[in-house]
Amino acid sequence: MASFNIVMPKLGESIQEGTITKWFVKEGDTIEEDDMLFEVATDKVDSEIPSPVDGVITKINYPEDSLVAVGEVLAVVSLDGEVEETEPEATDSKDEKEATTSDAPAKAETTDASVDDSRKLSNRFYSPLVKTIAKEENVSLDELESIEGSGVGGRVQKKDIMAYLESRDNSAAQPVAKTESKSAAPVVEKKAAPPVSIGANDTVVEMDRVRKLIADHMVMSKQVSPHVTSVVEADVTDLVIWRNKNKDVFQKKYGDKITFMPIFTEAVAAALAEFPMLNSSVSGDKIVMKKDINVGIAVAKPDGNLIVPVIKNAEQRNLVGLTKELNRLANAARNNKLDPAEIQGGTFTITNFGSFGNIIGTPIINQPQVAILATGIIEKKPAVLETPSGDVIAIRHKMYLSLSYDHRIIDGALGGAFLRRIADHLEQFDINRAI
Ligand code: CO6
Repeated sequence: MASFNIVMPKLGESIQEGTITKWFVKEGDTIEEDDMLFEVATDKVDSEIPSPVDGVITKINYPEDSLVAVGEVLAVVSLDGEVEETEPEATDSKDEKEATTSDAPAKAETTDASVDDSRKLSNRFYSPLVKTIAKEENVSLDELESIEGSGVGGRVQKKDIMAYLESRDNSAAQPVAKTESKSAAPVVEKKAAPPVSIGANDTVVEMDRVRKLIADHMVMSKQVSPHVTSVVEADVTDLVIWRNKNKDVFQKKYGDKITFMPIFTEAVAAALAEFPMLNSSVSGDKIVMKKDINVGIAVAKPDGNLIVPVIKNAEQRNLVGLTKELNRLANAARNNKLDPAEIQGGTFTITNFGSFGNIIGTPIINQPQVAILATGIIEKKPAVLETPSGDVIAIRHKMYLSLSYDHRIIDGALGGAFLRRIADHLEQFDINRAI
């Protein structure tokens, strides 16, 4: 029987394992190339994986919710339709082709069973390296759970557990006068939430994995950086008139719909180039000024979760390029088709709650960035205009822009000036701009 092994794909440079969250096929199913096989979740992104071949599924080696190392054989497809008993480990047949062989690392090492068991109780994933360190250093599950992770979604990285060990050793050595190691990252203590009483008529809903990651990330962000929010109002009448006049022609010419988001993004990218401190990150007591201007866009997914794909080098793209990239990323996000690389490397984020009618908000910073812009709904309003022949009241299109920023490094004067500059760019949009 000619067979093909479906292996756990490598979904990103640093990703070593993924959880199969859903199988779309079962043993015995006939499949065609590009049919969706399964959904895989990592701590960075969820993806649906299509079949690279036609055939019949003869074996599924892992049930849903299994955490599997990259390169492991997840399923076997018979290419000639013959169904045979297949040994799960028999992966070296000459006829077998694997989608990822060269970059597939060895199976994740066996680790402390108690740490592995924690996956069922905890919303966090621990890399094999972190688990090995935890095992060697006798870090209990409870301790591991208490460590604040600095990775994406609050994931505990090697440096986090090392910092924890250092501070644990320090406090053990000096129980009274606790000193902080200079190199240790601050370990932020998680506050215990108050107990919740559950009544007979209440419904308890389990958070899904992504929701838990978002929740952790939000708590971490609020703990790591003191947020403040400034708000400005912008008169965006010219850009609204321009878009209304040009949106059909734009769509015909470029095959993409233009909304206000690409225009907001263009204004943000230009302002970031003028205010580089807003395009930075804080690392200990250092400020890392980012060279690239990579603007993340918060996208609401149909399942109610939020994901932030990134428009890379936004300041180098024109309005057509920004529109195409935004639409591509937003569609991929809504359909779970984002690559991990597409949600990494953001240096600033925009969240547009204007699409659901909100006017002002205080968004939470997407760590390790230092600021996030929220764009409110554009609405017609009566406004006083100064003209050479005196003041008049006119109907104008207006919106609020809210900027949350990290007060550790950005004071009100800087944050406010940056925010005003974004508003200026939007207000000065050229109503005669060619498309
Ligand atoms: N004003 C007026 N009209 C708007 C606005 C604003 N701000 N934003 C969108 N729209 C219009 C837009 O132009 C479309 O109209 P037509 O072109 O005339 O059809 C329509 O609303 C739908 O736009 P759509 O949302 O489909 O596309 P857009 O490019 O504007 O946005 C997106 C893309 C991916 C940002 C958006 O689809 C999305 O997912 N938004 C939700 C983001 C979100 O949930 N953020 C979290 C908010 S919670 O931050 C938060 C502070 C706390 C509370």
